[in-house]
Amino acid sequence: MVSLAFINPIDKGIEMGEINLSVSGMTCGSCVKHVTNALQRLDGVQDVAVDLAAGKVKVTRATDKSDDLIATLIEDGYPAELDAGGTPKAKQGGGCGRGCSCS
Ligand SMILES: [Cu+2]
Repeated sequence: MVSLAFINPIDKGIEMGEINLSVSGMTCGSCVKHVTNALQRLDGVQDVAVDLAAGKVKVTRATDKSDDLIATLIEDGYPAELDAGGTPKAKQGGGCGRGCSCS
């Protein structure tokens, strides 16, 4: 187990990390809401910014750990991977991820 040493990382001036993900299966506002909520529940996540059109998610987090973010999204039916930058390659179209409540 990793013990988190920080209490309030912002007050301590610790820089938040930004993690950029490519996420497939986000096709509507419900998907965005689900993805945002799912990621915000994870440790140290301060902010989640979803770009639905581009299939990108930017997570602001106290660590640069990303495997649990990706695992959570995949579990919910949104295939995700680290976005290395450059051309978006997330596929659009097809149905919503399983976490979506729009249907
Ligand atoms: Cu949806």
